[in-house]
Amino acid sequence: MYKVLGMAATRTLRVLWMMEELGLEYEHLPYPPRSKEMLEVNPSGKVPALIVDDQVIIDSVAIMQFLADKHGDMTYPAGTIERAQQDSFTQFINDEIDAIIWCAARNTFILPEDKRVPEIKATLKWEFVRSMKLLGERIGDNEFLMGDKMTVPDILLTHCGGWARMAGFEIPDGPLKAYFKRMIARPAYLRAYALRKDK
Ligand SMILES: N[C@@H](CCC(=O)N[C@@H](CS)C(=O)NCC(=O)O)C(=O)O
Repeated sequence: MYKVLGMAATRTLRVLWMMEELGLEYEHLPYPPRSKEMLEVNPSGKVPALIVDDQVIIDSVAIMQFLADKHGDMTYPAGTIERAQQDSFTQFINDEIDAIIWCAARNTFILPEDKRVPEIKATLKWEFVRSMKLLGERIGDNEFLMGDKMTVPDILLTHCGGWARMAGFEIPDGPLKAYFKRMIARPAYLRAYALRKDK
């Protein structure tokens, strides 16, 4: 059985949600970042990690894409044009959204206090709105990023949206607001989100 390591109130939520969407069996081990248990499987101590057949996979996107490929759902097959377009969404969200929120978090509570640059947050909030608008133009009236089919970057984006709101970022008006509302009403998301009580 798969083992998902990491508290649900972190990027681990992405993996838990993917497990629920795919209807897979898994054991959830809600270890905090940098805990002894995480350091045993990942030298950086970061969460999440997946254990499968005694092998460890780290990084939420690598894990989600592995599960999607392995189980043939929530992804287009490798080598197709659709997969390239799907991956281009994944890269954009990692570069232009996750990186922005993560930079704000690092400069708020992750970095040692004397290394933080709190002034950067105003620029990050401006950049975030710009990224959201660009993505809003790409999604238009589509139900999901790739049209009718939900894929890996939908989980990535929706998780970033919730994380951003909690961190005080503004979601600009436009199609993404309705998209986030639809996504977080999904039963699989709600089942995964309920695991946050582990924190
Ligand atoms: N790109 C990685 C980032 C993992 C990551 O930074 N996780 C955070 C929690 S959401 C963490 O463990 N932080 C602890 C630290 O930075 O030391 C992923 O998506 O899994």
